[in-house]
Amino acid sequence: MNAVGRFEAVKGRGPVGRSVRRREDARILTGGGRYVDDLTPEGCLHLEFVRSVDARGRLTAIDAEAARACDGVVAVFTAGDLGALGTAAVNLLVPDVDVRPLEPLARDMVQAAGQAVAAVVATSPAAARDAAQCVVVEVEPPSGEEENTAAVSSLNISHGDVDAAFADAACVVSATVEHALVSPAALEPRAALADWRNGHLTAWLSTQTPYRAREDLARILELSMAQVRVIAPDVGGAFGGKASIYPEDVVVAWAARELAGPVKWCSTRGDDLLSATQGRGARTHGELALSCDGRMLALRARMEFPHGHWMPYSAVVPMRNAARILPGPYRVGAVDVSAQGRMTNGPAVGIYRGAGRPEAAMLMERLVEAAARELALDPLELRRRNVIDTQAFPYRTPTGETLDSGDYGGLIDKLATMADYDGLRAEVARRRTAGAVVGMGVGLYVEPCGQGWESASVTLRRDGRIVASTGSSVQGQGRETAFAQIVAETLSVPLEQVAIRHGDTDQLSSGVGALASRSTAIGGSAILRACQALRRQVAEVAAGLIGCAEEALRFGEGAITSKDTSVTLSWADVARHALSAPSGGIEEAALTESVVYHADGEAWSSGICLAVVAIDRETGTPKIEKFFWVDDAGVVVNPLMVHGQLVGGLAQGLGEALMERIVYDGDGQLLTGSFMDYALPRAGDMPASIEIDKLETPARTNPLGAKGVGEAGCIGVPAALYNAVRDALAPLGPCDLQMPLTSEKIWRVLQQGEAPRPGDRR
Ligand code: SMO
Repeated sequence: MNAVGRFEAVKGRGPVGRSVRRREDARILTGGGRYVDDLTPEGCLHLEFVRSVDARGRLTAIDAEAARACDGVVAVFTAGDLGALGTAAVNLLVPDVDVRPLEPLARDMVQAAGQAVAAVVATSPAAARDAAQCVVVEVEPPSGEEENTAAVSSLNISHGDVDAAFADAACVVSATVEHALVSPAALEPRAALADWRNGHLTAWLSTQTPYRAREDLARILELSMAQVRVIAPDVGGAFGGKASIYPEDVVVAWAARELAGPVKWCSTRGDDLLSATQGRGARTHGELALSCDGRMLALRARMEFPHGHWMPYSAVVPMRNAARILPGPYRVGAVDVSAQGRMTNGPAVGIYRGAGRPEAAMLMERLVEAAARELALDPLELRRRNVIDTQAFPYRTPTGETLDSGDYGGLIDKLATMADYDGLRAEVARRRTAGAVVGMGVGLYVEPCGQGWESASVTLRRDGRIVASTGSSVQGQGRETAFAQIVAETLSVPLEQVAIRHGDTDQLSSGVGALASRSTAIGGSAILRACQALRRQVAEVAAGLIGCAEEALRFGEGAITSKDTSVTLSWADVARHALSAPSGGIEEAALTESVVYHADGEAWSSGICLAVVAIDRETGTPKIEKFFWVDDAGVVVNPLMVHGQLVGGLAQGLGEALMERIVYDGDGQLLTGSFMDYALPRAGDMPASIEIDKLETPARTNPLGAKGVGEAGCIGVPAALYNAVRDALAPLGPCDLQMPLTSEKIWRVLQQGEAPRPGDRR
């Protein structure tokens, strides 16, 4: 242990902390990836869903006769065929939830356009698709205007005397934020393949959470856990959209059991936009009370979250995160936060990269910039006066969270230096005077990286190779490389000696998965612990073999040496010796260690973004001229991959801020059903210049000292971009501007506000 608590300074002379190139890339980038759609066992049948055209109403009839008569059709299933099933789990993280779990196929009511109402199984994907077109579904429209908007979840947190603080305040500012619904839009749409053999179900799912999927499938299909195996082969991105079991997964697994053979379903982009989980969609309102010298006194926040028509596992996570993360990195004495979730006639809303963190940051950062305008204080200076002191960690927040460590003042200082903040401000002011519509905005954020536990095992094989298995999983984010770095560092072996296994529930007895920025901090710490235990076992065997004290051993360069006798053992020597011992390992596994690691608490990353945005006066088009960013993800295992996570997150955060929005018409029909209508960012939308630097404040809650980084871009970037655009338009006075900040919306503000022209004095 050292001064920073439980952080054990594993970062030594080995690969941890080095920009090792991703070992999975050669395979994935040259077509060697194996995704669910690449797997077609012999005799595999193909399943296609019949989806409701209507957004709501009573399901009165399903006529499948014509479909059953189509070439190649094996079966058509409706809810009546499925019979009684168990329910999927919903994580009850807030006290008040009226659970609305998934229905594999619609029973009596249709609640959203795109809801699956029947499943067609055929001998080819084309036959299944053609036959699905022949199923006639009758839906009786709802009698009145009634919509399913029941309030089904809520959370209230309050601390201190908020009313008194507001009464005493010299300055009160408010902000209302509307987050558009957005699509996780992973490169690979959802996919499921299931097989039933000898009373056992094997499901290959494009999922972030294979162990959770195993539990859900067992519960829903009323099987024992031992009867279910879930495999996540290569997963082409997820972003929260593959963190829960889907109705479609259940139907595929049920059909495999019913038909006693392999059944596969692969979604399309259009079907994912229509029926995969969506993200964001919250409406938040905040009020911040400050003293005349800009000290934050109290915060009020009211937040509303849409749930869609069913609840995935993490349905209440965005609400809970947004509420508990407020007031973010700032010292605020009194808070009153309340959040409510409602059912809506659309697809389920789930977690999406950031999951409530972006909502908290956006509200807080908009309030901070509004306060800076009101108090005529520099926005960076206002933040500096209010951030939690570095000496105050671990810091208990008014919402009851414990921030483990951080250096928020350090982030601000580093950003100010790297961006030449004062020079930049002066330049922006000069350009404004000359008639340019240009502004700068900041987003300061925190990123809690998940709680709880993860599993790992590590094995020394007969040939001296080290194989580590993780309960955390892989969705394309380079875990095979990062985890191998941790193993190689801990055991002092070359990277090439290490293999990483993941994504198969037969490898470990339990696990969690890849979500909530937790893979390195929690999954990596599990691997570290397993390796430390294995190293102790290896030392014992090696010391016995050499006949020296364990303290006399030196690990390094793929060998174990005794300082006293200068005898050198290879790892294979140790493995063979362990296997020959009476208590030795089984088969090829000479020595093995399994752990379930429980984190001591959350690790809170942090960071700050600064954007300079110029707006084309004629078209309203925003152009990100410069982007500066300092992120603090604690101890970094692989700087190259962290950089990649930040830049990728920037693209995704930029999409939400400037262009992405799911749109329905008044009848609940999806208008953004393809990438022609749903605007994902493209390479040309990225800022011309991105400068990224970092702080490394070790986490105090895990032995790696690592914090999360996967969601940072979605948290800090939209706030900085919004504030920059708002700053550019500030000379026009107040305006109600909501994301996405499309050129049309900005153009309308420019028209109404009569933007200052060269020579205007404002
Ligand atoms: S939104 Mo994430 O994959 O927890």
